Amino acid sequence: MTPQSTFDFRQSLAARNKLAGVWRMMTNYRLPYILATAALAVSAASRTLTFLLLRYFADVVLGAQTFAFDTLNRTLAIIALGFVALACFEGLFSYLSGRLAAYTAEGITRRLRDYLFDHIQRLSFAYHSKTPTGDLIERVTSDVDSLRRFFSEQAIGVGRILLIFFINFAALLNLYPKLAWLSIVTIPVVLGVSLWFFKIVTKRYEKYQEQEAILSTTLQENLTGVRVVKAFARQDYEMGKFEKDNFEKFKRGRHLLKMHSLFWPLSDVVLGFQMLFGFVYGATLAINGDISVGTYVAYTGLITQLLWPIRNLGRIIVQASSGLVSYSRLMEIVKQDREALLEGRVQPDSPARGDLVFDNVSFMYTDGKSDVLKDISFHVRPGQAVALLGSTGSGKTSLVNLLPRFHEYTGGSILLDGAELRDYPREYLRKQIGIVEQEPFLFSRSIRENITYGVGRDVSQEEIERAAKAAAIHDVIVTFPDGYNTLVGEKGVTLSGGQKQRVTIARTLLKNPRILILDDSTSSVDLETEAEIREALNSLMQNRTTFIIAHRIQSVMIADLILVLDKGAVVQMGTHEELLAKEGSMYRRIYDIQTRIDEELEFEIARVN
Ligand code: TTP
Ligand code: MG
Repeated sequence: MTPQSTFDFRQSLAARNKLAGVWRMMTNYRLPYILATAALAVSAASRTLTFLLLRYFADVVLGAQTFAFDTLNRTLAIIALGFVALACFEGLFSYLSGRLAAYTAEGITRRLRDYLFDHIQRLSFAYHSKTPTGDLIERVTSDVDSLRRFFSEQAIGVGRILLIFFINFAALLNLYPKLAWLSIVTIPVVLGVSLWFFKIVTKRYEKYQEQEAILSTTLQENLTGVRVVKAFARQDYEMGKFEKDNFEKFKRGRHLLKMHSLFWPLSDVVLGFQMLFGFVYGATLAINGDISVGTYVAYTGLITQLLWPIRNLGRIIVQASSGLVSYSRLMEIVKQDREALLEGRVQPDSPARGDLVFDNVSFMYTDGKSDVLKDISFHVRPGQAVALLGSTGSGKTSLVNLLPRFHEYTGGSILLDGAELRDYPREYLRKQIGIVEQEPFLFSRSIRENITYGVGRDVSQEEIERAAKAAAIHDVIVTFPDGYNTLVGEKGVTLSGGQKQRVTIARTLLKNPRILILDDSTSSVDLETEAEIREALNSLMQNRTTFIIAHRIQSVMIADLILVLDKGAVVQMGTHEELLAKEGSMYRRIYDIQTRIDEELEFEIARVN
């Protein structure tokens, strides 16, 4: 990892206020920021000097009649050169400042994006299940961008404006102090109004961003679920929903911009009066002979230079509100605690044996109301297979998800090789456990990359093929023109549900875990393929503790221990033979139904033939 992404943005959380937090974010970038501001100051000072040169020109050259002809020529040439040099200086330093500002702003936001990406993927399952994806995407893209504008425009702008103001004010004070003080009497009013606007705009911008997040969630869900939308012909309904959200965004945007557009005329009127007043007052001073014509000329230039930054300061204060709102929205992500991966009281240095004891385990989801698992007790020895059977929603997935500590059990105890499961580092557990998820997920990458995803090393083609064969997917892959290099998803082939499932099985088998969990992994494949996978798995299940979740008795009967779950509780437990022996039990009923269906099927097939 580059030092870039190792910067810890949590430092900003401890800051006293938002501005202090933003300042902390600028660590390592403060020098270029200060240089950028200083370059602007030089640029502004060049402009100020131009006006002072103008004054000299008006008073000394135009005002004096006694110049000899070639002295005059020489003086004019020097003054002209002076103007050109100052203009070049102004341009050069403004360019330098722009470059430094871009470096600062892009650098900080690049670092922030890297950090957020990494941070978000390390947050808990509980956080992800309650946070809409669209909302997170919105924050990492739009809010980061608004913060970038804050750094490149507003943060630099404030420094620049203050410098320009003070340089010009000093020049004015030097010219005629009374005039200088009179030129800024309305400035407190403008600043007061700006702050008032700032408060209002902040609130409105927050509302606006919230709505934008809702809109991107709607869009993202619509795209993910485009098949459902089409299948149910609900395009009009979805369009209506989007229109409604979009209209709300439009209203909030209008509400926000109204404030922005009101600010301009208001501050312009006040500053216009200020300028007019200065011009008139300066003119009377000049007419009365209190100041020279040159001073008056320079004064008119300087006062525009002085009031322009004030006008902009107001604007920047108002615009900065967006950046600061985005800052807070990003800090809401940053302040979430990461899942600790390495911490744990037990730090094993060898692979797990796979001895698991569940003792009165109960579990409730963090946002749940009642226990999803109740008083579960059983014991699996290393290398044994446990099968979970039960109706949908009975808690099978929830039970196996406790093992890699995706969620924490809320009661009882789970012992892995004699030590409490929650004392193991999560990373260790996840390396020991291979899980074939109920809903297969593949990345939009090649099949090879998908299969080798879980192994952090180079894998030979032979190994990959062995895993693919065991998952009964090798023969399918070789029919694709690009074989294992075929891209999956948007840019390549779309795999069927069963094919996807088998690729995820191959991915897990290649990882060669000590504990293997197959969550309904053969639900999308036909009976024949299922039998094929089962056979391959039989040899692979040896020497590892395996959890099988399946609906078909054939898949679970080979297990050393079968748990029948109902509403989160174990209602039956034993081997196939033991469970079958119990007349009228749930297991027996499922068995009877399935064998009857199979027999009828065979009978029908025989009849047709
Ligand atoms: P699961 O453990 O997902 O049920 P299951 O795996 O046995 O069902 P299936 O055969 O259909 O795969 O869910 C058990 C209960 O927990 C269910 O009532 C829904 C609830 N639940 C949550 O509250 N939050 C969650 O994140 C999940 C996954 C489930
Ligand atoms: Mg499930």
